[in-house]
Amino acid sequence: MRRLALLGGEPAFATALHVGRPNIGDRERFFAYANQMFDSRRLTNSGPLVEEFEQELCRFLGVKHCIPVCNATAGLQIAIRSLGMQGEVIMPSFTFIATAHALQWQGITPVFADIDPQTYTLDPDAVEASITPRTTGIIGVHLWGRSCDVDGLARVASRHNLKLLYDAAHAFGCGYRGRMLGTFGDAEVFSFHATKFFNTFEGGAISTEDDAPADLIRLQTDFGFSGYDKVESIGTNGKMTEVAAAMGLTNLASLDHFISANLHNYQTYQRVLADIPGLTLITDDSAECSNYQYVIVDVDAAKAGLSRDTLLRVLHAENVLARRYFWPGCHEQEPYRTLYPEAGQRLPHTRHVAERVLTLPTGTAVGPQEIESIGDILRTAVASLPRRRE
Ligand code: T4K
Repeated sequence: MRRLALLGGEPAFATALHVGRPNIGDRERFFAYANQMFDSRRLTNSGPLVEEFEQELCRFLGVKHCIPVCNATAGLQIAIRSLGMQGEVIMPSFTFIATAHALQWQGITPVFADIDPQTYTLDPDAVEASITPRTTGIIGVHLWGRSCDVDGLARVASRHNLKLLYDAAHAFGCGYRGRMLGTFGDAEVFSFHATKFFNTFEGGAISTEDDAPADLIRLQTDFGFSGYDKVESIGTNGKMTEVAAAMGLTNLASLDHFISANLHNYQTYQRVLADIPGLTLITDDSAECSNYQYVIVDVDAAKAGLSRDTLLRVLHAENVLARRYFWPGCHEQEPYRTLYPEAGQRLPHTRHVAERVLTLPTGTAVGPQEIESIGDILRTAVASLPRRRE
């Protein structure tokens, strides 16, 4: 049996294995796009590569509009404003902090509603129970690429005349009942950050089927300009650059390869973790298309005899930089912790789940041998470390 690095053994990996290591498509293809960009001397402001990227995104998703932006956080801010959200907006606390910041940044109160512990996404009943006269919208998060209950949320939104936006930062290439995510609600926002399986260095896109918000989104992404010297609305600078679009076009050509590498890793983890007591790989619905970009393990401390955080320390000592996406929940982070100290009382499932889940490395930088070693480390830890006292 291996001697764990936490107990003085040699770390399993000499160089760190990260969650979020970028996938990089064909370099020659990227350099050809970059040369095209340099030759044209068009570096940003709706250049030809961004236009081509936008068309490719629309084609891939089967959506009418998919407007590239500089990152998903700016994309969320622009979408929130373009949809006219104000007052209070209901969202999960169990998400990356950017979802909450995008609201609070514009003076809108994020109201945290609980998740369904089976799906890890916003529970439509909890949303309905959180509605007040100040509520103007809902932001569902397709967490780890798993779709929200889009039918349930759509019913609540339509019953109460609320705007419905999806944070689809993790969900590029994922589906719901045969339809691509990106085609639901009033709008959806993707992230193409370097740590996402599909990246444009930094970047994102806002998709919508409706022309009216799309027009406003385009205006607000470019300072409100509708033409030379003509400003029609408040706006910001949310534009994607040409070099980011070059990376997007390059990586789109490798998308199938990225997804199949993720799927292969996911299946390897499924096999390797199957016999470890207390550890359960959170499975994707095999009937839906998925990007498999997040490998999430649920740690049942009573059965494993170790807490999630002990396993995290074990892995870090071995140079496996697993993450706790998304502990402890937005409501436990500033400024929300101070502004809304009572929020946690309505979030029992969020608290329960946030203390149990662990995100493991995957992507094209990780292969079966590394996953076998990670399994070996976890199996050894569960079998040999002293059982925790409850
Ligand atoms: N909504 C949701 C639900 C989100 O998850 C996110 C972002 C957003 C909205 C906002 O999207 P953007 O505005 O970013 O487009 C990372 C990402 O920065 C963030 O984009 C992402 N979610 C979040 C889940 O993960 P951190 O603070 O965990 O990043 P960091 O710097 O610790 O990097 C993670 C790991 O990736 C590191 O171990 C190193 C590795 N890495 C990272 C980068 C940037 C690399 O190997 N190479 C790299 O270039 O937030």
